[in-house]
Amino acid sequence: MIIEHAEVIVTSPGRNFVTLKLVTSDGVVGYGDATLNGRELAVVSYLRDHLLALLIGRDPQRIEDTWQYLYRGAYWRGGPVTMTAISAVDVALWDIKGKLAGLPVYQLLGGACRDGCLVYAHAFGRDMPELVASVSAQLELGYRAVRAQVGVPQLAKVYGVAVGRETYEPATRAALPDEELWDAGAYLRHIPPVFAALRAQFGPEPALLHDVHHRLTGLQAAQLGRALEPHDLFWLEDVTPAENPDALRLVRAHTITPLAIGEVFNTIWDCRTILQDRLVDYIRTSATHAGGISHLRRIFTLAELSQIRSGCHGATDISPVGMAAALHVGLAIPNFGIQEHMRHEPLVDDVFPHAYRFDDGRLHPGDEPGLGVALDEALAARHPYVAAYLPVNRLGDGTMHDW
Ligand code: EZ4
Ligand code: CO
Repeated sequence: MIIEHAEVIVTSPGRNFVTLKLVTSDGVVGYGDATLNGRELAVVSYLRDHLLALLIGRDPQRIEDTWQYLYRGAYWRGGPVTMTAISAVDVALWDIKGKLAGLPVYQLLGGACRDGCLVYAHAFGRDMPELVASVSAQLELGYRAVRAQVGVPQLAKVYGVAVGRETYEPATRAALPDEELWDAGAYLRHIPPVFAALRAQFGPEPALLHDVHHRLTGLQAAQLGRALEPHDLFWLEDVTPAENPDALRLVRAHTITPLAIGEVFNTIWDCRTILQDRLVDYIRTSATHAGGISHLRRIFTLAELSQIRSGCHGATDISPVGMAAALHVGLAIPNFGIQEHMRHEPLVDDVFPHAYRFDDGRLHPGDEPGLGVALDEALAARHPYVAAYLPVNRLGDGTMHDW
C-alpha cells in the first residue's frame, strides 16, 4: 500500500482552514490540520510546492520515518510554517493508521487514561456585568473551567473581548491587520479586582483561567501573578514573550500562581528549557503547530518528567481535525491537564462533521476509527479563502508591542 493521492483543501466557513488530505492506494483517506492563522497560504505553498510530491508512493504506515524524513530532510529546521506542514502530514497518517486498524487513534496511543478530557470555555465582557453574564452562560452549558477576559476602561479594544459580536474571533477579514492599543499599567490595575469579583460571584469551585497573550515583562507578570494569588487561578497563560525562558524564571521566583505557555511553540526544542527547569505548570503546544500527534506526545512525555501537565491550545483556528488530534492524545497520556475549547461556529462543524462530543464539562474524541473527523468537500468549496490577519498592538506613543 502506498500514498497515492495528496491534496490541500483551503476553506473559509467564517474563518480560514487549511486541510491536508491523503488517500492510500486502498482508498483510505486521512486528514491533517495545516491552519496557521493569518499566514495560511505560506503553509499551503509549503505543502503543495514542496511536500506533496515527496509523499506520493511512500508507505502510509511509516509515520515516524516520514516525520523524520520531512524534518531532517528539510535541513532548515523548525518554525511555524515548516512545522505546521509536517504536523498535517503526521496527523493525516495517524488518521489513516486508525482507519486501517479499525480503531480510534487514542487506542493506538495506549488507550484511555480517563473518561474524557476536561475543557475550558471562553468568557468575556467589555465590563464586569457583561463578563459575569458570560461566565454564567458557560457554566450553564456545563463547563467546569472558564477563561475570563475583560475590557480595560482606557483601552478601546482588548485581546479576548469581542466588540459588536457574540463570539470572539481574533483574525479579521481585511486587507490590513486591525490595530489595538496597549497600556500595561492600566491592565495591571484593572485585572486583580476583576478576579476578586468573579470569585465573590461564583465561589471557589469553577476553575478560572486568564490569558495575558505574551504582553508583560517578567517583573510585571510577577506582580500580576502575586496579585492574583488570593483568587486561585487554574492558570495564568502566556504572561511573557514565549521565546525568553528567563522572563518566566523571574515570574516563577515571585509567584505561586500556576503558569501556562506554548501556543506559539513548534518543537520540543522550543519547550526544552521551560520543561526541564519547570518554569510553567502546563504546556500549551498543539498537534496542529508542534509536529502533529507524534511530536506532541513526545513533548508531553518530556513534560511528565517535571510533573508538568498538558493544556493544548484549542482556539477557533485549530480546525476540528486539529481538535480531534489533541483529544486523542489528551485521552491517552497520563499527564493530561486541560484542553482549551473555543467552540466553532455551526457552519464549521457542518464542513467538518466530527465524532468528538461535549458532555459534563469534558470532550471525548469518540470511537470512530482514526480521528473521527470528515470533510464535506462540496460545502467547503462553497466557502473559498478570504484574506484575514491577526491584529497588531501599539503603545500610546505608536511603538509596536506584542499582540
Ligand atoms: O490568539 O489562536 O489561547 N488562545 C489564544 C488565541 C490566539 C489565536 C491566534 O491564532 O491565545 O486566541
Ligand atoms: Co492563548
